[in-house]
Amino acid sequence: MGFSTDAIHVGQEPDPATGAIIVPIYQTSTYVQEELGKHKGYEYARTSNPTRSALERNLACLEGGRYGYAFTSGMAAINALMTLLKSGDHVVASHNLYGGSFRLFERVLKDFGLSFTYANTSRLPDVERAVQPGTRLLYVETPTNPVMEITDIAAAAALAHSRGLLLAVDNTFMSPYFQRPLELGADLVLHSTTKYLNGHSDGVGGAVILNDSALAERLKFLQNAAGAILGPFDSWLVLRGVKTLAVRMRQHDANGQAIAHFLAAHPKVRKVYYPGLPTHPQHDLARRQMKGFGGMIAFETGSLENAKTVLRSVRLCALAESLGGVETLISHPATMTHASVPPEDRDRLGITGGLVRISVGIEDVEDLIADLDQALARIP
Ligand code: P1T
Repeated sequence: MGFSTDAIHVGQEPDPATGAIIVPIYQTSTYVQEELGKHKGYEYARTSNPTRSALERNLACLEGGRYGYAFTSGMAAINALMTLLKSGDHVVASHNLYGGSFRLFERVLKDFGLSFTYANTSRLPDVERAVQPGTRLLYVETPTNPVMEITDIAAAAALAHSRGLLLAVDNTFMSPYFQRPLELGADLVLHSTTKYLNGHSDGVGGAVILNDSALAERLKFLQNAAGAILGPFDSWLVLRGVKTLAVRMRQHDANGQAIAHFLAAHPKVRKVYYPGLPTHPQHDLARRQMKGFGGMIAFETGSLENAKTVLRSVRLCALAESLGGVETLISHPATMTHASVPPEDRDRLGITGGLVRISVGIEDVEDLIADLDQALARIP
């Protein structure tokens, strides 16, 4: 079936007990058994819950995967994925990642014997050079948060597989509506469902989707053993959000393109990072690999003072971390989402004091442009 049909129906058959068209919130911690060893497939709610199972089936289908697992946050999903590795294993990761992913790798997982090399994964020779005999995983964010670098997923998968590595892709910025990494050869797809999948800024969650049954069995084991599961109400919120993912993404994309063009033509804006602009260095790859460009934009105002002026002056755009909701959020990566990245790395990546990030919502775009215009006009 088509994407929207799947989004609305997969995993969401009418409730067998009542006919309820919406999957109920099974707010329970356990399930009564008829006799020892005889039950309806559910024993304990950490192990499985029907509301979570519905979401997991739905997300697996939308990403074109066979198995999905939902976690209590995007970070919990990434952490669970990393526990597929063992002490001594090495990971090559994109040099620009969400700051929290970098922090998990550098300040938590290193203490458990994993090691990391960061490479510009949009340049495959750089990835090739970073691979070591102990490398097990290539970990890619594309587009990256916040400077929107694009990695060629099919080429990265070919390289990873030729060296015996798994490829994991954080698909949070695109959602499966615009990009389907498993179909391009990735082994694992990650989401912070907090963002576009939920879409309404009212829940934190994460997911991992994959095809390989042995890896899936291990991940399911880890999900239950470590226990960072998504609760039934939060699962239900994501299920509800996903029903409108396609229409929301189309509007995020339309608004994103309009605002990126507005910013690119604005005299107070030095540089715009958006893969939908023909000036983006990987615009052609983005057109091939993605079905849209989405609503994430970063732009350079020239100084911390200028960025502060814009962030202080906006009235409709809300100054806040996070992204992917229906309302427009504006943020300052250097001091907010990427504060845990060392300053010299931030400067090298373009995460300067003057960089501002927008998660373009689905409001009327004229209102958003008018708001940004009046805020930019205050830059001296
Ligand atoms: O916040 P959480 O649900 O734990 O997801 C972490 C995460 C993972 N991957 C990407 C690409 C992300 O952007 C995030 C979270 N990002 C923000 C909170 C932010 O404002 O960028």
